[in-house]
Amino acid sequence: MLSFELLATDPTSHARRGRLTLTHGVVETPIFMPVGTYGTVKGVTPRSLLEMGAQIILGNTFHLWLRPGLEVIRAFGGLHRFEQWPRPILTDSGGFQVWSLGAMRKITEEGVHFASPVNGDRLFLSPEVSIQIQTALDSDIVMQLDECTPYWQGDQQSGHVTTEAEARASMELSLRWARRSKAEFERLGNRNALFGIVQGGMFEHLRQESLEALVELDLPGYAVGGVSVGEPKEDMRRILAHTPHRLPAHKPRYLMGVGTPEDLVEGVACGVDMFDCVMPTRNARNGTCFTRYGDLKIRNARHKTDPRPIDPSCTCYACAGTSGVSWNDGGREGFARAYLHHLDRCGEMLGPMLATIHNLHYYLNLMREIRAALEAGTFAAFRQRFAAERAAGV
Ligand code: PRF
Ligand code: ZN
Repeated sequence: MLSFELLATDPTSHARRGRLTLTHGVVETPIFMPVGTYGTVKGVTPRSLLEMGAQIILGNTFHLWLRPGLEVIRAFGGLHRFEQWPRPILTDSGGFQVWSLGAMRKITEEGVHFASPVNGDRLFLSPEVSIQIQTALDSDIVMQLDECTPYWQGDQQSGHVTTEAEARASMELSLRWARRSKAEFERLGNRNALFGIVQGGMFEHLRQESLEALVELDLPGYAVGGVSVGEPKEDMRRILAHTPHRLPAHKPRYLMGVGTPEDLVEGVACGVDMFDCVMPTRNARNGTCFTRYGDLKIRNARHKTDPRPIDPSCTCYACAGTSGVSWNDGGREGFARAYLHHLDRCGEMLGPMLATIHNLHYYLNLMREIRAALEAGTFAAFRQRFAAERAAGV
């Protein structure tokens, strides 16, 4: 089940404010979706995610298929119950994750043959198998199996940038897999929503062909894949300026695996409604915190005695505590940079946990601010202020 309502549009860009209704609840867009690859957003409880205002999280078909396997998840009636997340879940199809295996896989017309990185078993992932797995997971949003066209063929050292012919062959394979994904989704009587994925590499005309063929399949939503795959920033901006706003206006648009806070604001301006990225969670685990005034590296010795929280203007648990009370001496609640620096030096797990809460809060709050600006008709001013503040420095 899926319905999508447009609540406001921005006259200065392609940005829109929308509301997406899915099987397990409502999602206010534009939205950021925290990544929970193995059925957990690393280091945070579902309760904490709910407190931060997370509306929908990601899971990965590929990882959950390998461990714990479908039988375990089926016994719980799906991923929501197993991971104790009551709100919507989107699962990626596995194409991107299998692709990341490099030499351990072989892609054919039928699907992808690969050796399990867990135990070496020979496995086969096809569009049909991916849809069967995502149906067992009971994901609110199911992604078609696609081939993510890389920017570099082989690695960057190869110096071989994907050619037009290579990008076309890959895009056309993804289209054939989209048709098979849809047929399997319907055969299984899946009542959730299937999204198609636009590919086409760095070529606008291939993106256009991909988009038009997918729109003919009349799917309830569309993603833009194959962006942020090693290309220079100008290429990413060029594809973002080209593709999202050409997708059907009355359907949700999802930009896969992107990006920095700046990418999110620019993505919204280009007409994107949904984002996911490991950046807030992964960067938290190596000590980088995002703030309104730029990024802060907690490992830096200059924080050794700093009593200030990561961002004094932030209302997350790490920066502001929960009760809002002050200490006896009038000092505010919240964890000091000096304390986070200390946790990091000692390898204590609370350090990454607090940084993850802060970073996810920052990303979710950024999207809340974007939604509020779109409702108030002040998105253009928001965009300018956002860029100026981020450049100011922590
Ligand atoms: N396809 C799929 N998942 C993805 C991508 C893609 O192209 C990307 C690219 N940024 C991230 N995740 N299926
Ligand atoms: Zn914070």
